[in-house]
Amino acid sequence: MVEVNINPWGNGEIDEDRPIDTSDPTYVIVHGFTETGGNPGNIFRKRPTRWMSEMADNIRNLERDDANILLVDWQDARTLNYPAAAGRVDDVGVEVADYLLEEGVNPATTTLIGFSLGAHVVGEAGERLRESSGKVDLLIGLDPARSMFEEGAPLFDNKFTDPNDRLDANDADRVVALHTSRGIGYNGELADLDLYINWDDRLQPGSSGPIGNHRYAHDLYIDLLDGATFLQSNDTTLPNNIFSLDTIMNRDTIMNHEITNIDGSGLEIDT
Ligand SMILES: [Ca+2]
Ligand SMILES: [Ca+2]
Ligand SMILES: [Ca+2]
Repeated sequence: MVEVNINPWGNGEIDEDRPIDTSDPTYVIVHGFTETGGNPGNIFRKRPTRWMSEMADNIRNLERDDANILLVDWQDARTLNYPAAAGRVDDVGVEVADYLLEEGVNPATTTLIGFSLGAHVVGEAGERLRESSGKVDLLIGLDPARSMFEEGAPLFDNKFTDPNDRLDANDADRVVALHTSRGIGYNGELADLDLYINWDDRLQPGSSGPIGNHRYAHDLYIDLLDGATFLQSNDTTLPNNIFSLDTIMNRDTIMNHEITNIDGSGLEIDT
């Protein structure tokens, strides 16, 4: 049983009564394994996981009132059975896409954002929309989950490695992946733009282990939405060696970059 709740974000909180304005751009945020998007009917937790509300707030600040921001809550992620959750990615993505279709949302003005397993959920949603009303404009995969989705991953049967079963560059007009962990996150290139963040560092800033490295993806994107810029080492091809939200949004950025700061010790905010 796939239970998916999709809630509009208002100002600082879920606002279930906020109508979708199909003339505004739409942002959809999808959580990963063991997380929740928050829902009054959610039996586990009524509030979204912290990073989702922070990200929604930052998008609201950028777009003011002129955006639909939707938090997806999929309860099948709320388990310790990873293969069971991974096996639901397809169905949840279809439910998200069908919701957007029913609401009359235009894929060409839609951004899908997913973390970990949620990155594959939005990939599946993008596939469904492509097959029906058209390609999604932008898809952001935040350290897309590796296990079961990438050849060579240990532990489980890698049965979702086909691009039609996972996030890939064809799931939206522009697909950007932020890779922040080796092992938990997908290691290979799977997007139009794959950004490898501090790839040679053992730990991401503020992280004490693999899960912290994985979670750095959503925290970094929250900072980028907040206007953070990161000075890069001189051998990058980014304009002025600056990594910012523009790097992701600028369609001329087509190279796959490894993003590290000058001394290789992790991204540091340079504002
Ligand atoms: Ca599929
Ligand atoms: Ca796909
Ligand atoms: Ca593409």
